[in-house]
Amino acid sequence: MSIIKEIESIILEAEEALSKAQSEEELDTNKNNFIGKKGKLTQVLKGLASLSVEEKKTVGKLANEAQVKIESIVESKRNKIKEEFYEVKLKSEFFDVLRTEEPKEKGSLHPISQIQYEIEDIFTSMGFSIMDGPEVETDENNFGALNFTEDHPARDMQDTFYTKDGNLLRTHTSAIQVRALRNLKPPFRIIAPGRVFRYEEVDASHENTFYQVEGMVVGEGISIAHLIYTMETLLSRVFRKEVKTRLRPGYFPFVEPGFELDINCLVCEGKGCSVCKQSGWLELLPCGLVHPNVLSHAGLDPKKWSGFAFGLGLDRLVMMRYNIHDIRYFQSGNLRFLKQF
Ligand code: FA5
Repeated sequence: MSIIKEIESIILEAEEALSKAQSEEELDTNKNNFIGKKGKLTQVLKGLASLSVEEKKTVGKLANEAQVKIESIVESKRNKIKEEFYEVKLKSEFFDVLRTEEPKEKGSLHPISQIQYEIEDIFTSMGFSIMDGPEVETDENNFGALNFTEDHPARDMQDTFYTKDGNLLRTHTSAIQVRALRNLKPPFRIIAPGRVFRYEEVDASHENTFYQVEGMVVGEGISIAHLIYTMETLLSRVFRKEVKTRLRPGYFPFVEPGFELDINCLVCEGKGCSVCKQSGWLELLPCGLVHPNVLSHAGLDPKKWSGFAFGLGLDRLVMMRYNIHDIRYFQSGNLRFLKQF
């Protein structure tokens, strides 16, 4: 084969090999194979010495052109490989700095917590402090100090969960009354919201775990008039409208006299439904004047001090406020229910 033909075939071969290169390394290896020190074209040019001057000129020119051509193929291929590399990198590492975050779903306060906080605001605006107490209580705080004697039949009014060590899950927030009387110096006004527990059959208006807000005012000359005023203020502010109430005598060992304050059922407007057990009325706010025995038990002279107390059923109040037909929704964890508040 003449040198010219050889050079032409090297160009063709180089074109094909370089077009197949996938990486810069492959490209450089191929480049060396053709125009490197030991490359094919370089080898061919070594045979130039045996040619005439005229032939040297022609072949030299051709060899130069071949070298330039191969170099330009290498460079354009190198650019292509780089472009492809960055394209892949850009796609896989794409980050849009202007893209805003998808809105995250926000949680909300449970309706019972919402109304609890509202009630706390109402009472703090009337000069009450907020007290807390433990859910596991002593028999003394839940019953004994509240004038329930050991075998008092009224203990059966509240079916109780006992712990193995002889304590109990508080059946009412009235246990916090005892803590207030022991720890605060009268005169004082407190409310104490909290979760209470009873071993009860669950139905539309009864839970075994529910919430109460206890209230207690102790001072000199505290009377039923103070109690009624406070209850009416509370209800008109919570319901933001006139609510029909009735006061019935009610028995609790720790108040004398004791009352049951019922409200006209707002779910059925008093017509009768499953929440009010068809009576049109809902027992919501038992209350009364603090029993002299409770004051004496706490070391206070009942001739000097008097007071009133109440125990609001918070779940039932929330049911009335939002027209909720079944108390079981509150602990159901049902998001469709909870998202409405
Ligand atoms: C008491 O628990 C007394 N400690 C209330 C009290 C306090 C009276 C201070 C006098 C002075 P009673 O057991 O009635 O009382 O419960 C109070 C309120 O809690 C009821 O009116 C009712 O609204 C609510 N309640 C009672 N049992 C349940 C229950 N199983 N599920 C939901 N709410 C209940």
